[in-house]
Order: sequence, then structure tokens, then C-alpha cells
Amino acid sequence: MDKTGDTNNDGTVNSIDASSMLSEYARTATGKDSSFNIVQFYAADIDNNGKIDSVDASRVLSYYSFLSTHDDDITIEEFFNMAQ
Ligand SMILES: [Ca+2]
Ligand SMILES: [Ca+2]
Repeated sequence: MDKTGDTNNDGTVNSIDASSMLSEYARTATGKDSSFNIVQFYAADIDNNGKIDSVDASRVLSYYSFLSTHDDDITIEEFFNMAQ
């Protein structure tokens, strides 16, 4: 499994993935069951803290906006290792 940010597994990382992560955060924050399976969860937990929240979603949006303005073909993990 890859930590990609691609929660719906359509091969691209974009605002749809980020909004699904915010929906997931809203569910779990209010005590509802997760709607993500384990593959989606792993892909979405960008900062590796064991939960999906607004930090992960904002990282996906940062990565998405970077990709849309650069030709670099880097993974989201490489992007945040670079950004740290
Ligand atoms: Ca996607
Ligand atoms: Ca997280």
C-alpha cells in the first residue's frame, strides 16, 4: 500500500480526495464509523498520526496545487519530505 493521498484510487490526487478526507474526518470526529477501508485509510493518513483529519486534507491540497503548477513527478511523501 502506498501513502498517496489518492483516497478514491482513480490515479490522480486532487480536491475530490481532499474533500473525501474532510468528510471522513467529520464522520469520525462525531463518533460515526469510518467510511474508509484500510487501503483508503493508509493512502489518506499523510502525516502518519493514525487518524484522518484536516491536516491530511490540507496536505493533499498543497500537493495538488504543487503538481498543477510544476512538471515534477514526485510522490506526496517526497513532496513533504522536501517541504519539511
Ligand atoms: Ca483520487
Ligand atoms: Ca493524519
